[in-house]
Amino acid sequence: GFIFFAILYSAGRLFRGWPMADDTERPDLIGAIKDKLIRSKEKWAEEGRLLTGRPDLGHVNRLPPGQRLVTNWPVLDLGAQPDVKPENWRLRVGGAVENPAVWTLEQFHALPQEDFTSDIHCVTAWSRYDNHWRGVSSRALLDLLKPKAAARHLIFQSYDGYTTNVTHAAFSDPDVLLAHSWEGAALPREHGGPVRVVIPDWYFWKSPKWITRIEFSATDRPGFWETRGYH
Ligand SMILES: Nc1nc2c(c(=O)[nH]1)N[C@H]1C(S)=C(S)[C@@H](COP(=O)(O)O)O[C@H]1N2
Ligand SMILES: [Mo]
Repeated sequence: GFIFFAILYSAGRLFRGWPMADDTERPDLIGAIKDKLIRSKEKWAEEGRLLTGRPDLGHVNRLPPGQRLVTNWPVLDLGAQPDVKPENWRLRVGGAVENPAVWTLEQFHALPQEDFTSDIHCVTAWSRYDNHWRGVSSRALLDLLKPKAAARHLIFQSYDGYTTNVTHAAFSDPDVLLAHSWEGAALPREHGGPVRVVIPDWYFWKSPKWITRIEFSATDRPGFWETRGYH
């Protein structure tokens, strides 16, 4: 009897997926992984297509070469969008920092809040101007976390399994934030709510949606698109 129920219980746990190392539930993933899109983008990177360099920071050419301006906001991701309930959201920051942190959404909202306006550039050739964000600046986060001198790189991890890396220098830019609002309303799920990273001076694959972990590291570690040819 006991063995039977033990097996049933284990099977149930496996079926729902193991809980994450912490005690928060892994959210449901809505949708199917876009294998075809992933393969196409990997091929474009190999051919160097659409990778035209960093957006022009001086805004002499605000629309980078090869980009087309859009007024809607396209949704780009791997296809499976996590449904992270606000009460289950956690941000864990660790690695080479003096003050590792775990924040609930409520605690995150209690950190100093700022408004930002910036452009989005996706490597699939669309740009969107003047997005109004609200959230916590990277500067404010760095003041709290106190990265150690060796912490040259950040590795982001999201609830959909997506990862991406940036240098500490890029994360320290004054227009970088962790955003919970867009155009005066809560960031919608499909765009990364409850909280996403926004790093506007880089193509948007460096701006992870559904952020849940940030690791400061002495060594660089390529993320999802970086291992597939994007740099
Ligand atoms: N977690 C997660 N973040 C992600 C992605 C993803 O697949 N998963 N895709 C990236 C890419 S390639 C782009 S262009 C932007 C798109 O953000 P949007 O859907 O809000 O326009 O999210 C980035 N952040
Ligand atoms: Mo993208």
